[in-house]
Amino acid sequence: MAQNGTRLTGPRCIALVGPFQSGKTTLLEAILARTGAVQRQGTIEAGTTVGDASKESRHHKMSIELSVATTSFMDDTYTFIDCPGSVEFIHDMRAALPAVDAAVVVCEMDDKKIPQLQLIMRELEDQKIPRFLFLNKIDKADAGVLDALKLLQPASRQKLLVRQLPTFKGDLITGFVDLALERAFVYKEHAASEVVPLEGDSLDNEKTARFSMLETLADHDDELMEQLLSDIQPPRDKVFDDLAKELREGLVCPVLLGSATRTNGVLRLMKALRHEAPDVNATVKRLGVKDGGEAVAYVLKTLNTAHGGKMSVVRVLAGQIGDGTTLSSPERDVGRVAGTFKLMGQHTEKRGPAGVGETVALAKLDHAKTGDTISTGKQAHTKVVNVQPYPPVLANAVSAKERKDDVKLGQAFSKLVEEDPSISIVHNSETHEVVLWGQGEMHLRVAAERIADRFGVPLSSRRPTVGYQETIKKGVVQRGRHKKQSGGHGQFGDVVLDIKPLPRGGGFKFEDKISGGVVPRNYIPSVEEGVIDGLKHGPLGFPVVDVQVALIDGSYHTVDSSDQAFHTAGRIGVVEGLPQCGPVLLEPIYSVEIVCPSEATAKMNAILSGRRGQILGFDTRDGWDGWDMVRAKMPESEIGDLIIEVRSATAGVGSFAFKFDHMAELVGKNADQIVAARKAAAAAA
Ligand SMILES: Nc1nc2c(ncn2[C@@H]2O[C@H](COP(=O)(O)OP(=O)(O)OP(=O)(O)O)[C@@H](O)[C@H]2O)c(=O)[nH]1
Ligand SMILES: [Mg+2]
Repeated sequence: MAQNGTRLTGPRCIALVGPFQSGKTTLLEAILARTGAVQRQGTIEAGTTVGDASKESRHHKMSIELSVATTSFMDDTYTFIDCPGSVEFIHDMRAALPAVDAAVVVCEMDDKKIPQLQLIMRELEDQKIPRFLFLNKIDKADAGVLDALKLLQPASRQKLLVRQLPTFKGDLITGFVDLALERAFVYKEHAASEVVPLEGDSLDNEKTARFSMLETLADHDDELMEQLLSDIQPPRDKVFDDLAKELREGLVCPVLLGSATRTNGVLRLMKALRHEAPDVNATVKRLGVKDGGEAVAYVLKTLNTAHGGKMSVVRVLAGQIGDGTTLSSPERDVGRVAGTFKLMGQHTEKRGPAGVGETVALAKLDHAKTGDTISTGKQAHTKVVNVQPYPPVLANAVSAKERKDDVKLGQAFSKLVEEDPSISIVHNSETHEVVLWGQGEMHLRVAAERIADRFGVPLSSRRPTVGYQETIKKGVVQRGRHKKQSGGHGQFGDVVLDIKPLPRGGGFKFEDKISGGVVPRNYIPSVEEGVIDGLKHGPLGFPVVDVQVALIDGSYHTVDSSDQAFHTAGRIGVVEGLPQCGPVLLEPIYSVEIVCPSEATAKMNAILSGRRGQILGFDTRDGWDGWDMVRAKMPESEIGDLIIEVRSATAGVGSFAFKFDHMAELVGKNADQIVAARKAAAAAA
């Protein structure tokens, strides 16, 4: 990669990230229009943008997966990764970030979105991605914009460095002063801004704001500090060098202004990227890519298109990759490239092999997964990064609408998880349900839509069954007798069972206490199987646990007894015995850890109490200033839709993780309702 002053050349990869609906996809469109990649700037409203071209995105008018577009600006290539803003789809962003050289955080003047902004900044800080803030929708902002900028500071650990000052006519923003260039511009709709003289109030304001910008830069540059203290104007080149250096080192976060819908501020953003953004070398270094002469790439997203083809969007980090390249990951062979493409949203354009720094789509890597590190050569390159998805928070039990699609559905599930590891599929062997776990309602809905659209399997979804069980409070001795005389060969089995409760968590124990061969040894396993069968549905309708059954007596018939007859006798003994044992419902209790901004902690406590939660306490969240973690124990049935309430109380950023803790007895009205619902369901089936 050549160096031209501090300006680096070569292909860049830039993420557009930011809170929900802040204008990322519109900004991508504006960039493509401004750099000549599209003739006419499309809009979200008309469904004509390059990004969000999938059926699901257009339908919901929001990004539900990342969009990728490559353009060129002043002879350099830029690939933009437009990431979804919704927290439910945040894994697409998190998995793409390792590949990028820098991020543009698109945000707006909305204090309700500051927690989300903080969440995203946190991710960028943790992954050490240099970042600009692009304050969008400036066409809607008013004179309060500078104060509002101060509101944004707590969202960033690094100093926000205001690079542009808005200029006004009345309350309307009409342009800006660039504090590094010291030049004033007037916005033109869908055209480059026009330079105007910097004079009067604007000049005074510029001086103050520029000084404050330089002071921030001087925090990390002693020489500049000296110059400021001695009233020496630093040379312009030095200021630009510092801006580039401090951005690349993640010391500051420069703030630019603009309006994506009007294409205002877009050229300045591109110029800032051109002069200041790091290049692929910094990314290669950050990821610790070893240069062993082999090609290495990172899969920032793989997806199965509606037409059946698989496309993997990769950033090449070493060597060259093109048609025919065979690739593998540390875990598996990934496949052979059959098509190398430049992307413009969903539009693909065939191209030659891709070199270091380029971001391209590779066709037919059958075994690639989002987040893979893939390489050529005998020894696969180690994974450059492992982005663990957030734990899932919401689930649906799903099944194919038509039985014949069952096999196809299994394949669709595995493809879906390859694309989006923040989805998981769990086969619940107790409830016999296939449960689709995800990050929220919209995430699950879109997953179902994709399975229908891309894999051709319409799904039905419902709330998953809660894992209730039942147990007994006291013991009984019960005879189980099975006798049938139908024509020739009869059936005979006779057992006496001593049924007793076990302590919680004791499971099931069977004891053989037969003496004198009253039940022949060879039938005893069948008795046990019959007992297990009888415990599958207790008197309340649920699996029975924490019981011990001893076989203490019985009798047999030399001709009519059989395994089958003793199996039935064992089952009858249990089925007739259990109702006399004081059956009681058991409900699963989970331990839950909720994380939320501290302002919301009191609300979390209220939500938990309202859901029969037992609050164990709260602490500050490790490494997260201004956040808490609340710990509680809570019934599974109350966790089902907990995320919806948690998000609405935290501007979308609160979340939780949970794991099974224990089974607890449940009596009273709640228990009665559950048992009645179970009986009604059984009667209907
Ligand atoms: N007034 C105004 N509206 C804008 C601007 N940029 C985007 N919008 C509108 O904001 C809404 C969201 O725009 P998108 O581009 O989809 O935002 P996004 O950040 O990509 O949204 P998600 O990806 O779903 O998070 C649309 O209605 C846009 O027209 C802007 O600069 N000014
Ligand atoms: Mg978008």
